[in-house]
Amino acid sequence: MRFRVMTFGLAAIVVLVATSVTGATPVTAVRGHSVASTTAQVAVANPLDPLTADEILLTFTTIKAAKNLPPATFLPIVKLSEPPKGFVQGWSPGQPFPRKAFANAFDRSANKLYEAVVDLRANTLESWTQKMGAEPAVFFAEWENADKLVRSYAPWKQAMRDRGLDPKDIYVDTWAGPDTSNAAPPGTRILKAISFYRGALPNPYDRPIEGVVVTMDMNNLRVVDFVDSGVRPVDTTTSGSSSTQRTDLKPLVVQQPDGPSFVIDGRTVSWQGWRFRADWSPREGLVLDRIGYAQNGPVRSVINRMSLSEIYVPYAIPDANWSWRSAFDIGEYNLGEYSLSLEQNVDVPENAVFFDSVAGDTGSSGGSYEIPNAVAMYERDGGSLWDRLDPTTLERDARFARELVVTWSAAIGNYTYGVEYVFKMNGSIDVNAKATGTTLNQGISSASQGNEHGTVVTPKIAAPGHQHFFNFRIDFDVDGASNRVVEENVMSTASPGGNAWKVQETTLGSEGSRDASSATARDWRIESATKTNAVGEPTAYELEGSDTGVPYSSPTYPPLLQAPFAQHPFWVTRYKDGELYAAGDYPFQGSAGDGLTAYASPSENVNAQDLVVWYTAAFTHVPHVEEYPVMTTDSAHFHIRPDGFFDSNPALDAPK
Ligand SMILES: [Cu+2]
Repeated sequence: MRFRVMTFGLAAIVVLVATSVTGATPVTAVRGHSVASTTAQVAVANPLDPLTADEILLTFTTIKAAKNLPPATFLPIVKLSEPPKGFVQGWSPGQPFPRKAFANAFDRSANKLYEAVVDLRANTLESWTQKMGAEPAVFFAEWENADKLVRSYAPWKQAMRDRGLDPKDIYVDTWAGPDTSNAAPPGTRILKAISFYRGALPNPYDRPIEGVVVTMDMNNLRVVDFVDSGVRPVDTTTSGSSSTQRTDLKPLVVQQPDGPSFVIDGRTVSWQGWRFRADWSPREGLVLDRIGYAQNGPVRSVINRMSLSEIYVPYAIPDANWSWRSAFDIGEYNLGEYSLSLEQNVDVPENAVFFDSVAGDTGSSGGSYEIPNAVAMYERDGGSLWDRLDPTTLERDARFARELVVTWSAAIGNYTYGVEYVFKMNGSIDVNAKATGTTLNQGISSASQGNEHGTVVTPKIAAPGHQHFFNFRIDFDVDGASNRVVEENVMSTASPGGNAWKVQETTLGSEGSRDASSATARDWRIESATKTNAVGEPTAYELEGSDTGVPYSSPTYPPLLQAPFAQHPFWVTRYKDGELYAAGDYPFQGSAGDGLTAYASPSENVNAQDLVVWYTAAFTHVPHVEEYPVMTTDSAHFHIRPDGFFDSNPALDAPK
């Protein structure tokens, strides 16, 4: 959730910026990354290559040349307009391909959002479409605008002084709407601000200032509502910094004297039969494209595209100052724009290799900023792969596993989110959605207050309960695009010995959702409708859920209505170009009917069609004292496993 303008001059995570499309002031620095002002040529060799700095610049200049944009028009996102799936699948290296950019252009004072598509080959604005009633994600300039608005607002300054605090010592944290105050006309673009004590200490999220919420009209840059629900104690001394570090850890050295076992060509990776592209988007961050597996033959497709499509984080506290706090971190903030530069021996081991990224500055003077090491990849030990003991000779035959990890993370407000895709020698992929950082803390007057909907972590601070729902969009193409989904439920059956059970299989007939069922060990098999294996069954991969959850808010809680993927964890839809986001393209003040709710229709057949599976991994976060002041990285998992895709264990030939 929310980012922040840094007012304290710390090094890393900073947004300093930004000007309008028509403004003159150049962007200086974004989050500590240098802004690319040169025109270094980066070769684009594949239709799915992310935009280069040059292409981002060309997008800006083409839009500016084609449209007489009013002052204060911003470009909240610039990204590759991905070619249609059919084109990419028919394309081979060396052939020509289109190159187009997609951008949001937001005329702030008029509250008008446009979608632009720029043809980067022809340098022309190919389309320009107003999106009525839609709001773009929060863009960099707004962090600074909101911060200034709050700091200049006398009632907020008074509220800080009422708590014995100097307004200069406060960190202002900004969130995407909504306007729960109804103080602004319907449709107004609303940001809300909450406050934390910074003083001379690091990590202001450790020290919440409870009860004060500022609601801002960002079209007119004015405060429209202010709440001070009463003074509660503010912890001004707790510091999340670690003053000492243990010294008894000896070096653990990872060495690959002959180099890694993978081969990288552009962004295409080959490893142990696996083939895929490690792409990146300023919205979703890491995107894996064209995942396939080759075993003694051509590459067989498994998944065409996989990414984290949306995150939904609702909180448990009924207080009106909290009930609106539900974040859609991908769609409300364009999470990819906040990608971290990953570091060896911090995020990943020292044998990691990296892919760099570049993003539009979203301000926009036409600049961009580089994100070195935005995606990391490395091999690691995977423990036992398989092991068997011959009972006649007592000879053991055992093999050690190797895994390939592809990972990415982004810091948004108090949380840092990340995704790890773990490719395995047995043909499976583990998906881990990760969360770390500081819980969104609450100032309390008593322990009973803090424990009612959360956990007291210091005498003055509680960490409220909340949930993290991570929806992944998985465009399965198991041995081609024509697939079906078979739900498997384990059922006991009558038998003389009382032991019998079987797997009941149900082919899903139409678009829609399914719930998890641990009681029936429910999972879903994505089958090829065209290819069978050696035993005559359709080749298939299985999606096996592990960590999921149901929402504990009311079924009518407005943000939940915008999060169909939190209501039901498994969805299947027919593939359609442009259907990419589980809460819709514009969840910021969006509508309940967007995303999967609109994509899925009971009249659309999904049997033997090109399908997309949407799966939600989740964890219900009831904080522990040990998660203050920083929480150990937690994660929600699911597994994608071959289920008859191969004719036997594909790792039978793993080396001794
Ligand atoms: Cu959490």
